[in-house]
Amino acid sequence: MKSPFKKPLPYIPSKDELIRMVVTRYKTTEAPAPSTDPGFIKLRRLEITRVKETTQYLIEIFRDIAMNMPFLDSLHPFYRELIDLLLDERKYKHALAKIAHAPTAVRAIERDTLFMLRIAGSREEILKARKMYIGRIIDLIEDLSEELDYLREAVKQLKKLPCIDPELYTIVVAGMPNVGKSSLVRAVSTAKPEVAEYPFTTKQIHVGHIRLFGDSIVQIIDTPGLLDRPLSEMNKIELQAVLALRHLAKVIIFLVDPTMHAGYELDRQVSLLKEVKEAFPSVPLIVAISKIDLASPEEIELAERRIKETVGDVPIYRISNVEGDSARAMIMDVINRYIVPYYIEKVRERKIVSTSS
Ligand SMILES: Nc1nc2c(ncn2[C@@H]2O[C@H](COP(=O)(O)OP(=O)(O)OP(=O)(O)O)[C@@H](O)[C@H]2O)c(=O)[nH]1
Ligand SMILES: [Mg+2]
Repeated sequence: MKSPFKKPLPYIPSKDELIRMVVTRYKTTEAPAPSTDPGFIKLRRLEITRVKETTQYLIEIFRDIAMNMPFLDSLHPFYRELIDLLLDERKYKHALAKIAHAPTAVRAIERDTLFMLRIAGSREEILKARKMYIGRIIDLIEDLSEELDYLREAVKQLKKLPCIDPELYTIVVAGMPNVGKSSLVRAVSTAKPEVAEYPFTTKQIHVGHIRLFGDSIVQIIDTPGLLDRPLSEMNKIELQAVLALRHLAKVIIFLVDPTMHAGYELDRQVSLLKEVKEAFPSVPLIVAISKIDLASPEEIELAERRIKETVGDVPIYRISNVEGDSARAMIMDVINRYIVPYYIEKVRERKIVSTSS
């Protein structure tokens, strides 16, 4: 899967792995010396080289982590808030800051050890300096254990994030759980999110693409199901849907299941629809009555009536994701109604900018 980040995510070793890596590096470092050197001088030379190389090795590992983990402040607000939701921005920054500061402490240990090695008058003193160096480095790594574990977990989560281009025209599909959102996205785009007959099947955002004319592409985003409850009571899965609506949606397709198959009453679905309309007043909203292959004409008419009574004049489509033509026809209509004018406007703006500059 493509990554939304500019640089590849770094490999983060665990505390034990890092200790093993560093000790192995220390032990395998060699320092060729003239065979005429007395043993004591040779040993000192070897230990100085080992300390310098191991220090550099460890510093590079810390730098790789500090420089290559995504820098939250430079991310699009959608990703920044998503990462804050999943990983807690404060904790993330604290862990990275601690790793970024570690090289200073490693240098201090190196300095002290090199001093001890240079003034060492015997083989025992050299071995004592070595022991001190390795002991202090291990203590330092142990002290970073929590941060390393946290960042390892963070990388796992970051690798799962969808690769969304916030600059592309984006349709966000929303609605209560189990109403057919993932089925719709599967039917009309390249994405193949999981579909199942139980609520909260979708636990994270999925992105699919729809190819338009030429190279133009539209993103369509499948979101986890939303319940009709205040933001403060939503769980992390539902909040991802809210973030997609807030930061990415150029058009919202809201699905209403008029049958009782989804497990949520019509009135609850319509009241969520009202909340979404009020929360995102500037984003065009389209309602799709889903599962018309299952619904009776009465159920469909009742749903339409309730929708109109509650949110007034919104475009309403009747779709089946099983017999996919109606879903594709709705998407074509959305493209003609909203997306084509949007692209024409973009081209016009570009022309105005290029002729005025
Ligand atoms: N007959 C029929 N079944 C449908 C239709 N759309 C979806 N389903 C079924 O409804 C169930 C839920 O579909 P999903 O696409 O997983 O629903 P969702 O809204 O993504 O659900 P969550 O991810 O849990 O929020 C599945 O068993 C689908 O096969 C449809 O148009 N007709
Ligand atoms: Mg789903």
